[in-house]
Amino acid sequence: MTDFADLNLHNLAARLDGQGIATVSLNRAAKRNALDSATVEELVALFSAIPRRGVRAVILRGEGSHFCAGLDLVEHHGADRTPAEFMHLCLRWHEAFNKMEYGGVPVIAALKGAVVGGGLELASAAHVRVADRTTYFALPEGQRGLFTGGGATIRVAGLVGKARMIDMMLTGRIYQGQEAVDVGLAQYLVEDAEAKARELAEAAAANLPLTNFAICSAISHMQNMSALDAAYAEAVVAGVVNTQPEARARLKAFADKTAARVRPE
Ligand code: 1HE
Repeated sequence: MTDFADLNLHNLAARLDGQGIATVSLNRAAKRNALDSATVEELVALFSAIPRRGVRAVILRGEGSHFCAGLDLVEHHGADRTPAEFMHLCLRWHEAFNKMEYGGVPVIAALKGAVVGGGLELASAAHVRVADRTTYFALPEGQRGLFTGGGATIRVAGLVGKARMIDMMLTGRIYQGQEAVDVGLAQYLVEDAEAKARELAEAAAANLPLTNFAICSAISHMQNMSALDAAYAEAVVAGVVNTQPEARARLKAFADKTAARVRPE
């Protein structure tokens, strides 16, 4: 198993533990982990590498007291980009977030403080979102004279629905606490998001990698297909996953009555 030293990360920090769980940290706390173009390139490089390095799950977190303040507005202001330049930048955001969502490795986001604009776009590319009491979600693009460019129209609208996303952008509405869970922005609200994210990452890492690959890739792909094609793809994926040799021991344990039963505590 290899680490990520070869990627020369600066705006991200990544370490891999003995359980195959990678902790990826946004590392610009002084800038509230705003996503500048260099950070986006590091996300592309890191999430391109992760599926090929035996990583079994990822915890995505931020240094400091905010998860991510979105697009680096100061860089954007200074760069005075052309439409084509910003379009190409957005395509790099999409590249990074698609690597996350379709990479086949579970990504658990441990959230706190601001999860806003592009920070919410980043969080929405994770497979599971864990919020704490400080976490809040917003899309301030509307108020900044901007529009989402990192996939929010697909992923955030997918989480909360079109009407709520439009309201968030038009009015600057902020969601937090239980309401954020109720509308679908987070799946968990806890006191310690990082501890919960670790617990969830360990649970996911105990699954067979090929099964997790299907869960963290096929489901997203199937959302992009017609129902007929998705059902066909599901059968093909299940054909491969459900006959994997590594699953036989788990099936045997069920047949032997030594495997855990599925029951609430
Ligand atoms: C930043 C950014 C940033 C902070 N770009 N530098 N996103 C937003 O509209 C959110 C903008 N940020 C904020 O509203 C606040 O910074 C926070 C609520 C997140 C945090 O507040 P606070 O009081 O803790 O920090 P601060 O004093 O506002 O900022 C501390 C430093 O971080 C300061 O830099 P400094 O050099 O003056 O110390 C800020 O400039 C810097 N900073 N946020 C750049 N976003 C693909 S399209 C996506 C479009 C979007 O994402 S739009 C949403 C942008």
